Amino acid sequence: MYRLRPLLGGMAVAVVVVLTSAAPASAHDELLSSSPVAGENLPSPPEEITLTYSADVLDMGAEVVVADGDGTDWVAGDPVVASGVVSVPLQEGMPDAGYEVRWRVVSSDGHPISGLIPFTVGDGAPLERTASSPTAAADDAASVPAEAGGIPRPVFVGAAGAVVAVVAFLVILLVRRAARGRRS
Ligand SMILES: [Cu+2]
Repeated sequence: MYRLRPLLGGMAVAVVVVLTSAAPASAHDELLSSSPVAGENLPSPPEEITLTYSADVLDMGAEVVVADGDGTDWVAGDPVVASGVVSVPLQEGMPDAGYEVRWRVVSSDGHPISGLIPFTVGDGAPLERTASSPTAAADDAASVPAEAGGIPRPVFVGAAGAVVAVVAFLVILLVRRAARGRRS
């Protein structure tokens, strides 16, 4: 029995290591706040969009589109990245309508992250998101948090589950063998 204990201890350590290694995958920067905020109704057109992140997102690779229902982009210049805040100027004359900020930046850990922020101006109706709309496919892809740099989460969870199952099976085998040894 004294040989079984270190073995089980080692297995427990292995399982803990596998499970806790999931943590770095979720450590990329997050969008903390934005102007406008999601769902906001602005009385007049905004002059710029600002996005505030939890850490210094990279200067490179920041992309922001402010699209109306026709897919027209109202952004008037390149995004400016400073101390975790990304801002873009907007064209003048945005009519009362529904709009959508589509942002994509590179997190300080090197992972691309992205998201959507819908808002309306004046008495414009919110953008409708239906499966048949021409931009729906691209929008859906953009709304899924990107994890391009790491192992896709379902694959990782599946692998961790498999490891746990194998370890559980081994433990049962060993306990049975130990019990048999004690009987004889
Ligand atoms: Cu990350």
